[in-house]
This record gives sequence, structure tokens and C-alpha cells, in this order.
Amino acid sequence: MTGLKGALIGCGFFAINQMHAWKDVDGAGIVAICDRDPERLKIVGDQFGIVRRYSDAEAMFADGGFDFVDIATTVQSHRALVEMAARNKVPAICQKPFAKTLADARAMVEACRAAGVALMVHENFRWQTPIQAVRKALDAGAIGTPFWGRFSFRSGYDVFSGQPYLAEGERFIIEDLGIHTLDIARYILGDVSGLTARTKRVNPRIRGEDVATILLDHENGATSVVDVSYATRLPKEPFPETLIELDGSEGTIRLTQGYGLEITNGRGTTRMDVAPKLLSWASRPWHNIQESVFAIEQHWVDQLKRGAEHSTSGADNLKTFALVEAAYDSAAQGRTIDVRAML
Ligand code: NAD
Ligand code: 89V
Repeated sequence: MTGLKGALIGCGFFAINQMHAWKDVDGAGIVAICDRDPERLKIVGDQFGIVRRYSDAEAMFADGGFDFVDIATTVQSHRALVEMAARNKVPAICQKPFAKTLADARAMVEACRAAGVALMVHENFRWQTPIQAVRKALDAGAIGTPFWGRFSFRSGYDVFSGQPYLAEGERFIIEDLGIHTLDIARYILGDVSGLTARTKRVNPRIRGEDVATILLDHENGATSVVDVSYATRLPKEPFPETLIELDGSEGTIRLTQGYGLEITNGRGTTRMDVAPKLLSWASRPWHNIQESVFAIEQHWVDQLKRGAEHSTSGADNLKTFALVEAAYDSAAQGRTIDVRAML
């Protein structure tokens, strides 16, 4: 294999997408995999033809022979594995949620900084084609200066069948899905100074909250609402689309269900189809997410080769992760949280 050699830890539900995408990425490929569950190790190893297989990450690092590690385990193991990568001077990608707490996330960023290795969080939603199209329209000045936004993900999709652990945690929608929506809000309207949140659990069969409404004060003076729900039945299920409304000094942008982008300004209204590609290995409705997995992996390789900072570096993701913690604190305490004071 030519190009960068990667190792993947965690061969579960989502890693299948990551492995497919690595096959398409230009300039890198996976040469070793690790999972403590022998069944998952065999399934992924056989499906993707990976001969080097490990049940223990320490043993894989000890054998070496790879240029980066892609950590696709659930959050409980992220800190230990990122710190292991730093000790072994191996650049690391870590799935979201980055860490259990902001303190852990800070320690992980510091470990990689001190070791001089790159760290990127696999925060892929901002890489979705429709989200990139909104950002491009804003950058082109289509609506002047945005002063208000809404970032909305409301669904009744059964995420628990593929990811049963989502029903079991004390925290659910903000930590798992809202984290993406908050990151999109930051990506589109900039960093956040204050946050107010309200949460609810509607589905009695899960432990955590499945509805959250979050008000963001952005540092540039814009205000936005991030609203997420897995308790919303609609005539046409929108999973996994994030819908966006932006009002600016010169016009408006609407990202509507079915991947339509509508821009209204002094020149009238233009409508575009910004649907993601259906990659050869992808399947609806996940193709939007699957395409963004390919995009973030390609970005990882391109920036690593250039020695440049990643869009969702560990340091960048601290600012998204702080919003998750702030949202839980705000909902628990019924007050607005000063986000700048957390960073
Ligand atoms: P999963 O439970 O299906 O898979 C995790 C795998 O990691 C399991 O096979 C487990 O045995 C293995 N594992 C855990 N700790 C390990 C360790 N220390 N060493 C070796 N193997 C270990 O989980 P999943 O649904 O695939 O989710 C994985 C991560 O991906 C989560 O953090 C989740 O939030 C995230 N995720 C991200 C997206 C996205 O779009 N970015 C989508 C779904 C899931
Ligand atoms: O993207 C995610 O992290 C997933 C899902 C879209 C199901 O919430 O867990």
C-alpha cells in the first residue's frame, strides 16, 4: 500500500462506515485493526481483508508500523486511547463525543500537544454536503451579516436498534446528537459566549433526555436556537437531516427537508438541490452521514500531509464540547451559562 498507514481501534456499528471510507480516501489506508470483542474483530477483518488483528491496543502500538490511529470506540475508552497514542507519538483521530468531561478533553488535547502529534475529533456533521453549501453561501455574502439562526434536528427514527447503548446512558440526545448540531451552529455562526437550555425525556423506555432546546448567544452578536428531538413523529421522516434557517442583513437562507437550499436576497430567490452523493457502499437515509465520513477522513490525510491544523482539531472541539457541558448545566440549574468562563 502507498500513502499513510492507519490503524483502527473499535470495530463496532459505526466503524464499518469508517472502514469503507478509508478504502476510498486518497493517500491512506488501514493496515491493522483492534477490538477487544473477537467477533467484531473477525467480522471487520474478514469484510475488509485486514490481516493484522489485535484484541489489545497496547500490543498493537507496541508492534507499530502505522502512521496514525483512528479511534472508533465509544466514549468510555477515548481518553485512555488518545493518551496511549500520544505516548507512542502517533497522530490520532478520536470519535465524538470526544470525552466524558471537559476536563478529560482538555487533558487529551494537552497530551497530544506535548507529544507533538496531531489530534482530530471525528466531528463529521459539518462536513455534510448541505452544511458545506450553507457555509459557502454565507462566505459568498449571499445574505450579508447573519443575525439569527435555527439549527434543527427533529426525528422519530429508531436509533436504538443500531446503537442500543444510546438508550442506557444518563445523558442521551445532547451528548450524542446535539453535539453535532451545536458544532454546526459554531461552524456557521461562530463561537458562543452564553447558552440557555431546556431538556425533556419523552420516551419512557430510555434513561436520558430525548428532547433539548438550546438558545445560543454568539460572540459576534448573532442569536441562534439549536433544537433536537428523537420524540418527533412527522409525515415524512427527516433522519438524519439538520435543517437550517438563517436571517441576515441582506437576505435569508433556508436548508429544507429533502436537501433543498433556498436563498432569498435583493436579487430574488434561488433554489438549489444540495443532496449528498450516494457513495457506492452507502445506503439511504445514512448516505448524508456516510459521505461526510469520507470527507473528514480525506481532510485528515490532506492536512496531516501539509502539517496544517484540522477543522475539527482537538483544540477546536473543546469549544463544541463546552457547549454540551453548558447545556446540561443550564438545564439542571435553570440558568444561563457563561461559556467563555468555561474555556
Ligand atoms: P459500538 O459499541 O457498536 O462499537 C464500539 C466497539 O469498540 C465495540 O466493538 C467494542 O468492543 C470496541 N471497544 C470498546 N473499547 C475498546 C478498547 N478499549 N479497545 C478495543 N476495542 C474497544 O459503538 P458505535 O455505535 O460504533 O459507536 C462508536 C463511536 O462512534 C461512539 O463514540 C459514537 O458516538 C460514535 N458515532 C459517531 C457517529 C458519527 O456520525 N460521527 C455515528 C454513530 C456513532
Ligand atoms: O451521529 C451520531 O453520532 C449517531 C446518530 C446520528 C444516530 O445520532 O449516534
